Amino acid sequence: MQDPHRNAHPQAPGSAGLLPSEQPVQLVDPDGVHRHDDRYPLPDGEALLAAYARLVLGRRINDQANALVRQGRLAVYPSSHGQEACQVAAAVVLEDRDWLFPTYRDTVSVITRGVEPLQVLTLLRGDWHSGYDPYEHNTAPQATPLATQLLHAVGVAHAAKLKGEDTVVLAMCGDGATSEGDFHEALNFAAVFHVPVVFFVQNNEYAISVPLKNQSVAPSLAHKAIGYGMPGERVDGNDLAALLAVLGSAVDRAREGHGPSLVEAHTYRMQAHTNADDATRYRTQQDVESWVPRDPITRMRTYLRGLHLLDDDAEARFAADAETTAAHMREGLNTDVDPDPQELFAHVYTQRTTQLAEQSAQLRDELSRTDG
Ligand SMILES: Cc1ncc(C[n+]2csc(CCOP(=O)(O)OP(=O)(O)O)c2C)c(N)n1
Ligand SMILES: [Mg+2]
Repeated sequence: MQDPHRNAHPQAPGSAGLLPSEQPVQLVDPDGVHRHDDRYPLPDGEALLAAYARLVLGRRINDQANALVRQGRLAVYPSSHGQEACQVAAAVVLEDRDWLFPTYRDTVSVITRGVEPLQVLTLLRGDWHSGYDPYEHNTAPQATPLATQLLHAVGVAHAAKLKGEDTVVLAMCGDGATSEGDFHEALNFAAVFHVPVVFFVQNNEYAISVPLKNQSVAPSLAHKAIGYGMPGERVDGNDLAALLAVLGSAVDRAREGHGPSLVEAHTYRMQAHTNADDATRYRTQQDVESWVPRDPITRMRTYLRGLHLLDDDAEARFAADAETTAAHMREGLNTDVDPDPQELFAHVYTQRTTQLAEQSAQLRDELSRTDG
């Protein structure tokens, strides 16, 4: 007999199929060996090789940005060292017409999406809002307030649905951000309005100094999805192949009109939260080292080498390409800029408020007296 208390919403699914796998999906294990999974076919070799090149580039970008912070050329850099497979997969599974909503930690995703590295780093240098035109690559500005971007993502997906477009929106957040009210509101709205969003949680085990065990007692973060009536899935966040398969399937599902879903990637933040954080205060070197054998780049290299898809020439080419980008970043960020302080007030509102107009006039006055 039909459960009379069942939600009468026409889209309300039964609970079957909403729970994530018992174990995170893994297609290539840390030793570089393929693990068969009936539900998720392994992406083809060419796709893996192309994405691997982006991992190598992503690691180089992380290293270079860290160095530029130490040299005082960048104000701050939240590194995704160790999370490069998540970063690359999130961008690669999308079509150009789709939208990506990244956080402050997702610089490598934004660059993988095609945004010029120097434009991306402009924000972290502190000299211009966002630093890139979101409409050029359908990539929202990197959000620093936790989880706010998830609501914006749902709004864009809802608009696309109303306009009859087949756009998919992929919205990224961290484990800590899943405790925010905005996370709840975004997931609920997305499910009720059945919009084409993939929520992608990078669970890197920490929210600055707060470990996951103090953040949530849900069996996994992916289990939260069922509470909103959408499927959740867990994936090994250091396994590029599994990420491409699981995120790719979530994107296809959204595009085919089956609504939102949530993917949780199990990964680890190998470096401090940012340069302003001393991670030795709350976790041991041993904890960090236990993740070294699970490194996403080493694993994919072993796998591709084993199949003879990757050889010394290709490795050298990928490394040289990454070096070119690193040199470009150094050159650009070692060039001084002379920002106009009045730009602080630009692009805040279409029509400047009285208060902002007053502040702008006050700044102009102060500057004119300093210059004189
Ligand atoms: C609304 C809001 N509250 C607090 C902060 C301060 N804050 C910045 S990053 C961060 C931790 C976020 O952790 P997580 O979501 O796991 O992302 P991760 O940094 O690990 O990628 C906090 C609390 C913020 N930026 N926004
Ligand atoms: Mg985190």
